[in-house]
Amino acid sequence: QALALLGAASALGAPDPGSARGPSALEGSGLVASLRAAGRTARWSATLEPSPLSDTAHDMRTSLQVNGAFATRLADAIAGLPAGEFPLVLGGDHAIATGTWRGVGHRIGQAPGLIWIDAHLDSHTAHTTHSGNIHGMPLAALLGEGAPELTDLPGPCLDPARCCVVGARAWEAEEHALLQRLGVRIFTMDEVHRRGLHAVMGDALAITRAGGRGFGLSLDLDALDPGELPAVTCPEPDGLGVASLAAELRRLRACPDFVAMEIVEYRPDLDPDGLCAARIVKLAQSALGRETMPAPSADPSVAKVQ
Ligand code: DIR
Ligand code: MN
Ligand code: MN
Ligand code: MN
Repeated sequence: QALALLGAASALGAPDPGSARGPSALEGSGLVASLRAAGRTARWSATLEPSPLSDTAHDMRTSLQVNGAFATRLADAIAGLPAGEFPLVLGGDHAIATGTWRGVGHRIGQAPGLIWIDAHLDSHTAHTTHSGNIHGMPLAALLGEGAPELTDLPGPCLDPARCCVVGARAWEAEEHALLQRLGVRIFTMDEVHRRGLHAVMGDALAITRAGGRGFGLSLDLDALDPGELPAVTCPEPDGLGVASLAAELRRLRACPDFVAMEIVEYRPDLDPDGLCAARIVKLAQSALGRETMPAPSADPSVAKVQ
């Protein structure tokens, strides 16, 4: 299956514009060539930019509208990719996920199971948000909760029984209560420490693959430890290690029902030497490299900070 990379150059959901440069920076850091080196056919299909009018300071209603409009374009772009291509969506802030997974659902004719790897829960609505930032809402919106601007999109909403969050360590009470009510499994960082990432990812795969036609991964890079991946919008201490997450992501490449992946919240303006970009490339290679490709023996860029 060929990889279709799709840039979503929107920071409309974030308090800082930096993540809008994520797609072009990752393209420039050789992501396509690295995926080819890992044995995959890959092409950069397009980069969507928000309409120039959307990018000014906003009240909540306008903010919901411009984010919803961008997500709709993204969902349509994903739904329109040639059958048989695997979408790899590069953000942008995490609000783009609102469009990504509806588009993927449209593609496969069913809501995909979804592993949401994130320091946060991203499950506020416009009524419960403390920050006013739309990137704190996409998981709720995908589950059909919240403002119509973010939920009235093409493609099916997610099934909470086939979603889970991994790596959570910073949230507000309202979003936690929403996910509890819907029955979305939350694997906190505490649980990762207690049971190990391998056991947690095993459970996450079981939940999201059960009885479905396909599952995906939404990777918010702030799930990783800021000691290794500081170039994100909202760093939170005590995160996942790059090497240990990469090892677990290698399990995905063996799954024939792995249907799409998204990587969000990279801020190239905080990554002057490109060290974070190199680690992001490694994570993408781990999840998407060909099954027969052996693991790299050592990654000196990661060893440096340990
Ligand atoms: C916070 C932070 N819960 C909010 N969320 C972030 O803004 O609603 N998500 N940073 O990535
Ligand atoms: Mn986050
Ligand atoms: Mn975010
Ligand atoms: Mn997020």
